Amino acid sequence: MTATTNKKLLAWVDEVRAMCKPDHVVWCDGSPEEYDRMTNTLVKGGTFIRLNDEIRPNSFYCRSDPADVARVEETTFICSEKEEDAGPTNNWADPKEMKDKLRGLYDGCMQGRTMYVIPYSMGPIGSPIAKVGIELTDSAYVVVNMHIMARVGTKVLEVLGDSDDYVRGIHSVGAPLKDPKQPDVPWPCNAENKYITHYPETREIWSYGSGYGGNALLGKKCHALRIASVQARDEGWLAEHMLILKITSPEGEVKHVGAAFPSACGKTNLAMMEPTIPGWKIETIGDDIAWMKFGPDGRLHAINPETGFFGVAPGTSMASNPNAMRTLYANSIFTNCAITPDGDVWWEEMDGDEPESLFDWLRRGWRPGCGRKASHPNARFTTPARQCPVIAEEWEHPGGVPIDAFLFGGRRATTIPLVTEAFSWNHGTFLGSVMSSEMTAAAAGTVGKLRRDPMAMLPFCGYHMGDYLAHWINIGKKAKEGKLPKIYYVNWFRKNEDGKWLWPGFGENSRVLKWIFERCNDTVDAVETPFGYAPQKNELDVSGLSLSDEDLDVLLQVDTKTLSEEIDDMRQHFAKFGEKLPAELKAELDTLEEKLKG
Ligand code: O2Y
Ligand code: MN
Repeated sequence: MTATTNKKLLAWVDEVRAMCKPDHVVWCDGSPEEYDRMTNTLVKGGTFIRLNDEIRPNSFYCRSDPADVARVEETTFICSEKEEDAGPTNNWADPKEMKDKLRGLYDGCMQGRTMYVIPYSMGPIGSPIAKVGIELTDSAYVVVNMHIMARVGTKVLEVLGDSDDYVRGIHSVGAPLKDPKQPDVPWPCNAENKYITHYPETREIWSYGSGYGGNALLGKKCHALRIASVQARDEGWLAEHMLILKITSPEGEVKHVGAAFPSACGKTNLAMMEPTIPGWKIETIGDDIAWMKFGPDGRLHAINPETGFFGVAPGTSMASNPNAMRTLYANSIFTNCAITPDGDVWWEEMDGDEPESLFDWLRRGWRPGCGRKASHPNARFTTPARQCPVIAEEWEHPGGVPIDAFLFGGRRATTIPLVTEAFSWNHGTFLGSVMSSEMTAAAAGTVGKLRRDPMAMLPFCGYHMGDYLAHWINIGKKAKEGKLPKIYYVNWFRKNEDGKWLWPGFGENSRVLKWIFERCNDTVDAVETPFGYAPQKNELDVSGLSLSDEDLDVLLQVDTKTLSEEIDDMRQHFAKFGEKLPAELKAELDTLEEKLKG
């Protein structure tokens, strides 16, 4: 028996069943029994290996197909009715043509498989900020990951009732088992035909060919960012690629911060950091996505729409992120790491000595010094947020948490100081819009090259980036006086002339958060620079750090010469948005140029 009488939902599920032709349809109830049943099935089928229960209880190891290891931006499409609404930074396809093409691929694509119906809520069930989605998928791996990453099951159908207000997602790995005798493979996918497509007007997602992460767990990037960013624009709220953290001062005063960084800038580390300054406490609300609406108090209130962390494993250690390590002690899924002979997982830079031998993510024997990485660089852990030892008590508060400050930042060896405060909301939006990071990719000629990624939303905005920036400006106009978060630009990655990091980073970043906290209370002074207000040297708490006076000077300084040399690059970046670039941002760039001349 299905747990809903929602006629339109039942009709849609039936329509997709007729197209994809699965052998069975299963409505997911979201129960622990369902999770156990499905992980057992995945073990029996060879997709999962149960890890040693004494070392890593109730946890599973999984290897994907080597051709299916990450999000695929080249075949991710925004299929808006009008091409101009997708903008110059998204791939666009005509929605009718794309659906026709996909209908051809979906025809019979679930033969020999089960189609799971996953009702999920992004955000606490029933929260005024939360939204419902239904994902239809032929991947059991997706079901168990969605159990960790979102609130799933019957209770979601109950709050949905007969409403039509939900995101419809179809996902298939694109690997039918046409002959009943055909054996399945551990990681079915269709490497040559991957399509991750979004239909913003009808709030639909059609994904085909990949079983991995953001391509397949449709609640995350596809729904909570690409579709939600469009809903947020239409309804006057914000769906952002931001972590959310809570800071408590030694006096017990609380503030909340949302922070956006491009990948490889330590976002999950910051979300769970252990502060080094005595008496200060940092707790986690979320590590990747924030949905924010104006509350009755006129302030922006944020929820983390997710319930788990899908974090990058390599590089995660007791040194870089002890609280992530403590979170994934059990009840977790590990994809594309290495496996040790005693049945635990391993990845590069994990604590302790390298194991003497293990099996790598490609099932090959591996020994230290063999010259190969044991885990894939995008190997992931899926782990429940509730297990994080520093998860804030209000992390599931339906009304969200009031945001005091936004942080933007990137990886910059030169030019950009450790922290600056924006002069105004529009100036902060400008800083976010020109946010830049040096590329770490090994592709020839790209290392050290700047990539501008407004608010870290470039791969995740479901509409024209120029309209997105205008939405930020409009949020500023809509807000009541004095109610908006202050905006900061941070850079933990400044180097000296010898190429050494000037700032220790990690838990020491709490010193910057302390300054921000105090700026929000107006209890510390700042000095004006062309890029924003910077800390007065004596007001950034660097006590106990071995940081020379000269290094601190460099860290807090805007390099006006090199910044002036970037103005052209910023203009070219803005030129992409054409007419849609808000006049306010062009004015901010002109002002910056003038200030740098002066
Ligand atoms: O490769 C993937 O599919 C995962 S991408 C991802 C996962 C968790 C958090 N952020 C991201 C991202 O690409 O920003
Ligand atoms: Mn992310």
